[in-house]
Amino acid sequence: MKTLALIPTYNERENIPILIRELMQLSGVHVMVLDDQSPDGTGAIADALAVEYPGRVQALHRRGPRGLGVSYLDGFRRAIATDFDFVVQMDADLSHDPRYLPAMIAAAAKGADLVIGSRYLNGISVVNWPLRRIILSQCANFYIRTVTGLGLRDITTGYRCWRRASLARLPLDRIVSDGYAFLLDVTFMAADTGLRIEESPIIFIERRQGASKLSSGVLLESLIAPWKLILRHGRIKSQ
Ligand SMILES: Nc1nc2c(ncn2[C@@H]2O[C@H](COP(=O)(O)OP(=O)(O)OP(=O)(O)O)[C@@H](O)[C@H]2O)c(=O)[nH]1
Ligand SMILES: [Mg+2]
Repeated sequence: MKTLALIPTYNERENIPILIRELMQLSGVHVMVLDDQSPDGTGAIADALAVEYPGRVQALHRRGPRGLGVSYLDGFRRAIATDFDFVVQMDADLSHDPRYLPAMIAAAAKGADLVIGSRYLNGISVVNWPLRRIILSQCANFYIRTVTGLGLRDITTGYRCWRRASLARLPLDRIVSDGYAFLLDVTFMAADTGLRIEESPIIFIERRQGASKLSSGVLLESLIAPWKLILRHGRIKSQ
């Protein structure tokens, strides 16, 4: 069983070597870094790691408009065309600990189409977040659940594991969103396509190095996104 971890990066030079070295300890796990011409030289560091781990690490240097959503779409399209069994999404900033990956892959191997690394399955498992950010995230998830009908505890997390064949069933061409709205869109699309979605508990640790790219525009987009989805498709009924 082989897994391809897609890791979008923008200015993650301190974090990416640590993350990739940890991932290389897991057998069957390969990495594709999706770098958006990071001004801090993350792309060159990813290239050096690709040389260090030939055949297991590759770096994609994106051009054109930058963004989390468009980077993942590039990565998804490439991953779908491979023979990997599982495709993982994870942040580069060490918030998503690779030690949870084997359980997430195992859940997908047992039959889940999408496994969500969930911070809110057993209470609230978030380290180093100020209270206001926990409240914001909880409210966002409650709001999205209520509007869309998605029955998941953590919809805005970026740590996920897909069965590649299931990811290939999504109409990715319809996605135009970015940031958290992108994560919501693909989750909604997965449920709407009838995919089996499971949550697997993780403890999320806030970044120590590098800066946040969270902008108010991205937050605003995610407030509107649930309404766009239900106006277009209706609420999710079977979750
Ligand atoms: N390729 C690419 N990656 C991005 C872009 N913006 C953010 N990322 C990456 O996406 C992941 C999540 O971004 P973060 O900045 O950590 O977002 P966040 O977790 O909501 O905010 P933090 O509190 O800073 O952790 C990280 O690996 C970033 O490097 C982008 O425009 N392009
Ligand atoms: Mg982060």
